[in-house]
Amino acid sequence: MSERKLAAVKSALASQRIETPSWAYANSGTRFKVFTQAGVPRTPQEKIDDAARVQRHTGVAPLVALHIPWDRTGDYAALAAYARQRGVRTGTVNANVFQDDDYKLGSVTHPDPAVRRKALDHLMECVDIMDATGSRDLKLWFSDGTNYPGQDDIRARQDRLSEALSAVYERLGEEQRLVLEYKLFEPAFYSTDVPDWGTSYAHCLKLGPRAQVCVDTGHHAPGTNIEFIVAFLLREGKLGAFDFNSRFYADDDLMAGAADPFQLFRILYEVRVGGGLEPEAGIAFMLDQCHNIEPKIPAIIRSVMNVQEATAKALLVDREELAKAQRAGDVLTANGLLMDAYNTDVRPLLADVREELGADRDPMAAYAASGWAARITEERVGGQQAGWGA
Ligand code: AOS
Ligand code: ZN
Ligand code: ZN
Repeated sequence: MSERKLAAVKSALASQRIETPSWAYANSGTRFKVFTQAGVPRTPQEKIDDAARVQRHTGVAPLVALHIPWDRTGDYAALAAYARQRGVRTGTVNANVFQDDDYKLGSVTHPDPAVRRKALDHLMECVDIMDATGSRDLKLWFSDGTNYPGQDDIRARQDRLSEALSAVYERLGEEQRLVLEYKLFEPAFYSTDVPDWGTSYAHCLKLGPRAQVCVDTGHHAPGTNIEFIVAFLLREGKLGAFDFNSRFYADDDLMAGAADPFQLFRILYEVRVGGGLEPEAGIAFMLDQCHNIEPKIPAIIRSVMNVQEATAKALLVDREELAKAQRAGDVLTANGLLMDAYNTDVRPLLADVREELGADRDPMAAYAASGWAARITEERVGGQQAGWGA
């Protein structure tokens, strides 16, 4: 590769921003059991402290996503200032309209207007919090749906959803966006009100430019071509955010790039082709994970590195040669060019990028040597549970 190309690859990698989720630092589990770990954060501030460690070692994770009410605090501007003092920023605000008893039959799509009002009030509160923290994005994931055919009117639920989304959209400031996540199923098992990218896209299109789709990589049916969805949404200017994680079965929320690094590469290749790696594209590269059996901070560091590795490989694809092969209908050369990039060991390149950023060449080793794990184990007693499996 020419010097010029290498410099461009390195600069794209150095400017990548990966946002880590506050809830991933806390205890989490499955519906069967939450295994508690020693030293996990007890407060939003301690989650930020952990996120700051990830940033310190990797250099590309300066944002931490908040989740309300799990990160409820008295003064959100002070929380944002606390983060800045530690070298990170509070990022996306995640709303939670799935945890109260009131939401048994839904939140913004609930048949009872009083419950819908309560859910909408919460979403509005989240925008107030964004105002205080200076966050750009409100992430909406609705667990709303039904378990049985006939349980509720599918069309009426879409009307209610649309009404709530419009109210939130109207409330957003000029610089703020909402990103609407979709999920095939769970906790609703028959119909989900935002089950797929098409539903999210249709609502976002109607709302306007500050409504964008969030692609959680774990929220699709097995075999779904996620990179196609990514390519399509980017082409339409409607890809707002990722929730990266890995899945073997459904919404497993395992470390990004652990189950299928090749899929992550294919996704990031489409991001690159669609211009999504440019900071102006405004895509939030978030992780949405739970570390149930593995130590949390190193698992998050590993996930950040996995996203970086997939990005580096995507950037190595020789697009000029690929275009030639594609025009010539040379299937095997075209496929070979993608595989060459995927099979390149990008770890030394990323170590250089990190060093140039003032981070650590080997973040996993640096964290292990830092003494942070021992310190928090000693200092933090009675760590917090994230809430519900994310
Ligand atoms: C739920 O399955 C989703 O992935 C959401 O992104 C959720 O809001 C997030 O995990 C925090 O609860
Ligand atoms: Zn998610
Ligand atoms: Zn999920």
